[in-house]
Amino acid sequence: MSETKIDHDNYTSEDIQVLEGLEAVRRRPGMYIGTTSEAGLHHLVWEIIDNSVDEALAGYATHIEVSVDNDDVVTVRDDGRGMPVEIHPKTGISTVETIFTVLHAGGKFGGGAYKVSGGLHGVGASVVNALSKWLEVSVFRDGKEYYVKFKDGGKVDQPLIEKGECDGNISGSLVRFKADEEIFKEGTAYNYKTLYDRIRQMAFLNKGIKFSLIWNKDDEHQGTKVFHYDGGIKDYVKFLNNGEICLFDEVLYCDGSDSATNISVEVALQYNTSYSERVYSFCNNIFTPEGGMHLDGFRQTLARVVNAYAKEKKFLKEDDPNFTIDDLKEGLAAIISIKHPNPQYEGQTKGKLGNSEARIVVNKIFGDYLKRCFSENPDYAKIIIEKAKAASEARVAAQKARESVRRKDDFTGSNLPTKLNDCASNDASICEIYIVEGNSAGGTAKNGRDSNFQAVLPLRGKILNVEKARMHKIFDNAEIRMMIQAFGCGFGDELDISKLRYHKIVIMTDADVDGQHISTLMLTFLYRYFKPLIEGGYVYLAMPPLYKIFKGKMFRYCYTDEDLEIAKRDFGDIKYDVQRYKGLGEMDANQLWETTLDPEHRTLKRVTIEDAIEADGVFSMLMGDEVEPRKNFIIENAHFAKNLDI
Ligand code: 1YM
Repeated sequence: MSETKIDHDNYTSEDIQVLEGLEAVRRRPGMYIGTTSEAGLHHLVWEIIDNSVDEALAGYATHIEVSVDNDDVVTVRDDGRGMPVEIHPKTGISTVETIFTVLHAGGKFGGGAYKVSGGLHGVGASVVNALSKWLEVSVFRDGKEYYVKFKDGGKVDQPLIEKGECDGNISGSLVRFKADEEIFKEGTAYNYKTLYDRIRQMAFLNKGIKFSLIWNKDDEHQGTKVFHYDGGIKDYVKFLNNGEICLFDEVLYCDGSDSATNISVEVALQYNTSYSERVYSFCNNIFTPEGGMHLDGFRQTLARVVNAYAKEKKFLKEDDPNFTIDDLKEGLAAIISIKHPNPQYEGQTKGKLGNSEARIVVNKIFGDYLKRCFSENPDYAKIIIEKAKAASEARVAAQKARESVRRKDDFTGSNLPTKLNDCASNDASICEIYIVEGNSAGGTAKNGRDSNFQAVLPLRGKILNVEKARMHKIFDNAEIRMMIQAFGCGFGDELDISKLRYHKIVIMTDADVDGQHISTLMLTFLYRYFKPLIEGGYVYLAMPPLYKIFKGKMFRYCYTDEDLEIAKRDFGDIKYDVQRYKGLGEMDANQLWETTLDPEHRTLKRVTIEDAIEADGVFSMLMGDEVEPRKNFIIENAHFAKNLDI
């Protein structure tokens, strides 16, 4: 890390304090942005976008533009008021410089309204400056253009100047920066999909704000994408239900705020014919993967209002048991988005909203709405009640099936399945289990592994034939039951993570369409019945190589098409051969160890809850009633098959 050299003749004591503040960020970036890997790098972009979103939520900006250039320079601009440029009374320097050099200045110096976006990160623009090789700001305000530039983690390179006049009708802010490679040692290349997904999500969550993503890099993503949803989270729910058959056309929606707590609430929901639940909650534009009080409030209210209506209208008899939230979540797609002035996040990954007043406010706003909605649209109530009835009957049947499964099998880990090639160690923290598609690949993995700590469980490739079934049918599958036995920790409500026998569960499939289907199914299954394993970071995908390039004794494994292109260039004039691995079965035990199993050389992709949610969506689409999206998916993914089948 570079040292700050301070020329004491030219720096005032305030300057020194400022530099020390930013230097602290550079010394321990993890404290501010969590990590300096890819996620941390993207954090810089979110931080700047958040300021633009706040300006839009305050009613001043309408358009936010994010561009990424070939040299990984990011530009964020908005058409708001422009950051204030006058001298700040506390710091004696301009407000815009203060924003970029004083830790947490953004929040402190903000006007009356609280800053909404970025509740969780919300570390401020100065952190971005501290972690940048250089950063420049242009402000358009009162018919003038202002400019300031920093370099090497926040040192002033060009103090604020008035650059000249600009059209008095335009105003706004523009921030351009290059992340510092000395901090982000894994590189400063941005991921298109990460930016695309998050910006689209921001656009859904903040209706009316127009976002543009301009990708100037020379690759297949080059071009501009515009995200602009006047329907906001209503459009988000339509998007979640894309490809599903909905039980009613309208997306139910309400919003409101509570003056005592300053909490505002938006809820949108719609039911479809599937059996899966897609309910996502957010606080201050941040996804709360572990839910929390706002989500609890939503669920409680849904159950309370539906049950009251069902009893009142005699859909349920007086002594019938109430519908549970499990009955009401089948086929439900919903977004709960609240804004809270002082959010408290809890849980293992700080992904759970802890403020109990959020539950009370959601109860009130969503409850009042839903009651009114049912009295105005009795059809909707009836449809939801019928769906819940079917789910409740299926749940009872599934419970019986599970009990019979449980009687036959033993899920406590004392009785291990015969097909499992277990490892010698009993220390779960170092043990790994490879779930391998196909008996032949399973055999190779068995011979290639280090049996001290690596177990192998082969699954027959056909587990995918759970066609059009409720997910619980999967418990009828012998292979799946073996897997549950091998894990040893139980499942569903009874899951006890302390009994888990392997702290790495690695899904290893071929890199083709079938393999992709199987890993989609596995992730969906784990997401629905073993969610804590994903949340705890125990689940991984193995990354076997796609190619081997070689000449005589010289060789290299390539894990992506880009790897192969680079390798071809490195081999240069040499006449090389390329072997394509169509499946795991084509590697011998030694090769599999070298490329995919050996902790020294392999790449494992840790599965995040977002990956699992995406898999769940793809699974529902593949198994769903609508043919069109499934056909499209197969066409879109056909290149997979083509690449590999030559
Ligand atoms: C590309 C990034 O930062 N836009 C932006 C930031 C601010 C304002 C407008 C703004 C806010 C206020 C008054 C206010 C910020 N101001 C501050 C601070 N875009 C980007 N656009 N006037 C302008 O909140 O009262 C922090 S951010 F500190 F000055 F209030």
